[in-house]
Amino acid sequence: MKSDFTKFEKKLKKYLDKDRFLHTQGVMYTAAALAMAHEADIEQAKLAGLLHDCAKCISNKKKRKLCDKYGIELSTCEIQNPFLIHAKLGVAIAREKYQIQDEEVLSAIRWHTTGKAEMTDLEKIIYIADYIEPLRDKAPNLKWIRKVSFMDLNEGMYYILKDSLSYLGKTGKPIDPATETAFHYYETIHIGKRRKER
Ligand code: DGI
Ligand code: FE
Ligand code: FE
Repeated sequence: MKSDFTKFEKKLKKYLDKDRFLHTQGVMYTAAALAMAHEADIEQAKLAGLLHDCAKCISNKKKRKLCDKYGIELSTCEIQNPFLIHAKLGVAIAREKYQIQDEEVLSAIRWHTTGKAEMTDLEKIIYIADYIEPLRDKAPNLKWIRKVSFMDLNEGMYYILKDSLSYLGKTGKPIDPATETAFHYYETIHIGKRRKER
């Protein structure tokens, strides 16, 4: 396992630009820490964190070509926003180029950009680590979201999805149906939790 990580890091370095590689390392270690806090599998979290953006630094033209090659179907939203494609394409590349067979790890890569309803702890950990890793500094409320995510993954999901939707709304970008569904799902859990606390 250790040697695999070294091998993967060497390979990723060739396919990612410098900043993306540093971000990837941040996600890997943040995911490991979140896995510790929530009693999840640390190795799976590190592996998914390391590979989550493996398809990020590919041109849009090449991304579409590779999707054809791997038989990946794209939604209207993904065609309009090609940067969403790296989640689905990342799964195919992790499978083919990094020989990852762990479906739980692959699923965490698949859903790391939009989220969805009823995520596994590993999926939530990668989604959250992607947003809070130490090199991220632009999003609002990061201090609070970092703290709350180490206490409650569902609360972390709620606040990140809420801020992401508000950001997407401001920029006028189309919302992926998965992002919308995810928000309503974690908002319902959040409201239930608040009611119980009262
Ligand atoms: O790949 P990263 O930059 O590390 O992070 P990511 O995979 O979460 O992608 C981040 C971008 O994805 C961010 O600008 C918000 C955007 N995003 C998330 N959900 C949606 C979305 N963009 C659109 N258009 N629609 C969505 O539903
Ligand atoms: Fe990503
Ligand atoms: Fe990322």
